[in-house]
Amino acid sequence: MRLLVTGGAGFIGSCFVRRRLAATDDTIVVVDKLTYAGNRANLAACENDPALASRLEFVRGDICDGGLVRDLIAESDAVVNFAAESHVDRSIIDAEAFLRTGVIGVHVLLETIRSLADRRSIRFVQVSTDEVYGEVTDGLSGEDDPLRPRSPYASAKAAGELLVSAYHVTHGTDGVISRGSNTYGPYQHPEKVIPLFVTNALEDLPLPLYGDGRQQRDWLYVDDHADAVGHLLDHGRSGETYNVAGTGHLTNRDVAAAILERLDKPWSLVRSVPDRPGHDARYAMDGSKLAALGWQPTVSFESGLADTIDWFRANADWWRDAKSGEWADYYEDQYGWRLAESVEA
Ligand code: NAD
Ligand code: TDX
Repeated sequence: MRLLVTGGAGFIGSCFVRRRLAATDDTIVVVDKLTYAGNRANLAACENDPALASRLEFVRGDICDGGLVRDLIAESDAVVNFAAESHVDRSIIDAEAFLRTGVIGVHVLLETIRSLADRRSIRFVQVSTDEVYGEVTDGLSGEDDPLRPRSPYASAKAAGELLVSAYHVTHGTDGVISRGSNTYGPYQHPEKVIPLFVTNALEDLPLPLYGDGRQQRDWLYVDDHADAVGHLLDHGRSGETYNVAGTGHLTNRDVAAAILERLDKPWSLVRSVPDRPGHDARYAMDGSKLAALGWQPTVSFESGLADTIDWFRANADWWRDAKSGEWADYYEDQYGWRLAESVEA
């Protein structure tokens, strides 16, 4: 297959590209805007390997750019859309880019596929998130549950999904939606909680735990997430949505404790800071629909976290680079006043 992978220089997209090139004969074109979160170095392992590099092309560009997107999709058998603004806290500070990429960008991709439909069918995989369900106080979210997004990020993701479903129903577009759980692993931007806590602990900086830290997430290792998206690309039923559940339901306190234990750092680094507004207390999904389609996650939280911590320890240049440039301003906005008001956790 010839794949167009949008957002393929980000955390999960680059993992998908690395694993897909190694496991198949597919050719991949990555289109990525290289926002603060995108990093060409995430693809270096492929670009520096001649056997893989011959099947990979990188294009810097925006999925909202209809002309560019049309040229790229015209040459593709399928589009896998990872491109998004992905950090909830940034969507609370300023949501505009989330809507531009998450709604208009998805529309540009779908409209382009529709306009090419008389030539051939092009599959579209929309990489979405458990956050579209909103907070789940108990039980597990099933694919038919109502969407109740509660952050601007989650609302933009829900809108993107709804467009994919609408194009499937109205125009017959071949679309599949994945709803992935909280993902962690190598190459994740240090704005997200696990790499933030790991890299701050490595530098003996405070770990800012929102509120009481009793919120829960179901953690999914990035290789598993990337493989699930590949499975849906190959086997997902058109018009369907699939949860991609993780392997570890943990509170944020437990996550912080596990990180500190492996790094042999004291709990006193953890500071309870004023909470994220609208903070979803819990996400948890039922992954049985995807299991029935033949895929389940394989990496336990213990082994995934160990590999992730080891990777960050060994790749300080990578995360120091991510914590440069606009990072200082972002960190000050997000955490300056919170840390000033922080208390013992
Ligand atoms: P990321 O922020 O690491 O990567 C996003 C990538 O998209 C970056 O490389 C960025 O440069 C690129 N991008 C942003 N706007 C673009 C645009 N307009 N045109 C082209 N490229 C653009 O995010 P991630 O964590 O890898 O998430 C990838 C996808 O998976 C997102 O759609 C996200 O909503 C979804 N998701 C993430 C998680 C998670 O826990 N990280 C969980 C479930 C779903
Ligand atoms: O400094 C922090 N302190 C803290 O306590 C940060 C950044 C987070 N947290 C908490 C908030 C959440 O309960 O940790 C938990 C995880 O936070 P994030 O890493 O920001 O992830 P989350 O908001 O759960 O969203 C993630 O999973 C779903 C991804 O960022 C999304 O892209 C994905 O869709």
